[in-house]
Amino acid sequence: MINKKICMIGDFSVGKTSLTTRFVKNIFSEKYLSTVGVKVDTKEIKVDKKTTLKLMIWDIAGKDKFTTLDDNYLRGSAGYLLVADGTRPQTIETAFKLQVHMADKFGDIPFFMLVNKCDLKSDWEYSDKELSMIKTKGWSFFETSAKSGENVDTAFFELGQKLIV
Ligand code: G3D
Ligand code: MG
Repeated sequence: MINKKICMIGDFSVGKTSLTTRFVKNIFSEKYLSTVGVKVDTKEIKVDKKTTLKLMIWDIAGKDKFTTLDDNYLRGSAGYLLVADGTRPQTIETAFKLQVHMADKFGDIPFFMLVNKCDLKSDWEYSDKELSMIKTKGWSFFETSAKSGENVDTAFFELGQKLIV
C-alpha cells in the first residue's frame, strides 16, 4: 500500500470540505459540523491492476479564511486540489495566487483545478475570461459539484493517478 498526502486548497466556502466528504463518504451534507484545526480523511483507490493508493486528504476544518497558506499544513503533500467556486469569480483569482505559492514552496507537484458548484450553473459568474485564463495556464481542470457528485470521484482518481507516475 502506498500512502500519499494530498491537500484541499482554495478560498473559504468554495467547497473543500464538501468535496472531501462527498468523495470519502459519498454524501453531501448541507450542515457540515465544523471543528477547529485540520481534518484528515483517508480513502483507498485502485489506480491500476496492481496498485492501491491510500490517499490522506488534508482539509482545514471550520470556516477558514484560507487566503494565505500555512506551510506546516502543506508539508509532505504529494499533490493537491485547487478549488474555486464558480459562483464567485474572485475565488478563481485566489486560486491563482495560492498556486503560485505552492509552486514557489514545493515546486512542480501534481494538482488539478476544480471549479466547484456546477449544479448552480445558472448562478455562475465565472465567464469566458476566467476560463481562458485557466486554459492559458495549461492547467487540467474539472467542473465539479459536491452536491450532485459530478466529477468528484474523477478528480480525486485522476490526481491519484498522477501521483504514481
Ligand atoms: P470550504 O470547506 O471550502 O470552506 P464548504 O467549503 O465545503 O464548507 O462549503 C461551503 C458552502 O458551500 C456550504 O454551504 C456547502 O454546503 C456549499 N457547497 C459546497 N459545495 C457545493 C456544491 O457543489 N454545490 C452547492 N450548491 N453548494 C455547495 P453552507 O450554506 O453550509 O455555508
Ligand atoms: Mg472547510
